[in-house]
Amino acid sequence: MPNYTLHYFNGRGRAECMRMMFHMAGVKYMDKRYEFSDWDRCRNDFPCNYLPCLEMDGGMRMPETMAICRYLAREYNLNYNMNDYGFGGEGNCSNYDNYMHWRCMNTFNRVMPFMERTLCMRNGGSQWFMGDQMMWCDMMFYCCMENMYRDYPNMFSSYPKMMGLYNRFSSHPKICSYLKSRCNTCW
Ligand SMILES: N[C@@H](CCC(=O)N[C@@H](CS)C(=O)NCC(=O)O)C(=O)O
Repeated sequence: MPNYTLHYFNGRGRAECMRMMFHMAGVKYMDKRYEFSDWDRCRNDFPCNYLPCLEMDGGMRMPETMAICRYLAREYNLNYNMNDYGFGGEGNCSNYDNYMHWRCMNTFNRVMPFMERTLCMRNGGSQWFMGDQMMWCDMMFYCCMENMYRDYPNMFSSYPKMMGLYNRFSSHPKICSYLKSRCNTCW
């Protein structure tokens, strides 16, 4: 099994979903965090000059949030079967990534009805996006919503199934232990 170092800033941001995947899989990794004050000095060490970046033994470095997430999800069986579910699952994850970019209520209200309907397509929306197993799209959903939910606790009031998913995720035993033990940062 390779050793991994995950390079990111000292925040949850784009890396938190990856950290959750490592935790769910029970895989130890180096969580290397940079302060913004160090960044000018380090930027040129990374492909594309941004973070996150996943490094493997031997120094190979992979950039791009979604590429890293897909890779880890495949490695740790947190991916849906592409033949059966790829369409819906990838759509969910990409929408979350758009959400990370725009982060505004317009986007939220445009995307959420679709998310609520998609969740309801399996098991009446009472479990996970892809059915009875938690996958990385559920993790991505939670990570993208965390800050917003802290600032706007009523934001899910029109989306009861999404509210249920958010709570179900945070009370999952492994996630619950991760949330309690993780490094607390404001973003
Ligand atoms: N397309 C990249 C964008 C990565 C990105 O914008 N990273 C930000 C932090 S969230 C960054 O490294 N900013 C520092 C810089 O651009 O100098 C991805 O999805 O990973």
